[in-house]
Amino acid sequence: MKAKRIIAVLAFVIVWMACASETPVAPVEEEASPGVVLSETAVVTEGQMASVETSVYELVRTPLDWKSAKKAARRMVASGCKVAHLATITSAEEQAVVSGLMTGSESNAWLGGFQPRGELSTDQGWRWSTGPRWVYTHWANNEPNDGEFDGEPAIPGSEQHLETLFGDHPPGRWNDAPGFEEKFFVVESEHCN
Ligand SMILES: [Ca+2]
Ligand SMILES: [Ca+2]
Ligand SMILES: [Ca+2]
Repeated sequence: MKAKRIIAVLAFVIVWMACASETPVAPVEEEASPGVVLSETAVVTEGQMASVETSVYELVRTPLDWKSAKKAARRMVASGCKVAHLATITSAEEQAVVSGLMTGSESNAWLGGFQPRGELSTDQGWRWSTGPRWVYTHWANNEPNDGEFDGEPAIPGSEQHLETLFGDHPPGRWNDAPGFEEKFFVVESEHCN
C-alpha cells in the first residue's frame, strides 16, 4: 500500500512538472507609447511627431531636468523603431524637422548635447550623448555664452547642456543652459521601419 501511494505521489509530481514547464511565459514588454506613465517622474502628456529618413522625432511636453530627460527618452521608443534617446542633430535636414516641432512648442526643449563637467570653455568640448561627432551646429546669436548677457560676465561651466528654442527666437536655434532646469525634451527614435 505504501509503495503504491508513493508511486501515485511521484506520478502526480511528474505530471505537475510537465504541465508547469509547458505554461507559456508572458514576454516582458515595456510600453513606451505616448500617454503612458514611463517612470515616477516622466509622464508623456501629449507629443508632436515628425520623421526624417529612418528616425522619428517627438516633442515631449513633460518638463524634466536634462539628466532625467535623457533617462526617460531611452524608454520612449516610437512604434516601429528600435532605440530612442534625446535628439542628436547632425544635419540641416534633421534640424529642419526639429525646428518644425519647436514652432508649435510652448517652451524650450532639451536636446542630447552637453559639455563634460569641468569643461570651462564656452564653445569647446560639446558632444552628443549617443556618440556621433559634433560637427553641425545651429546656435542662436551670441550662444553658447555660459550665461553672459546685458553686461553680466559669463560664468564658465554654468551652462553645459543643449536646448533648442521655441517661439520667436527663431524656433529651433540652440542655446546652452543649466542642466538642472526642467524643460520639455525632443526624443529621437532610430532604426524605424
Ligand atoms: Ca540624429
Ligand atoms: Ca558651458
Ligand atoms: Ca546660453
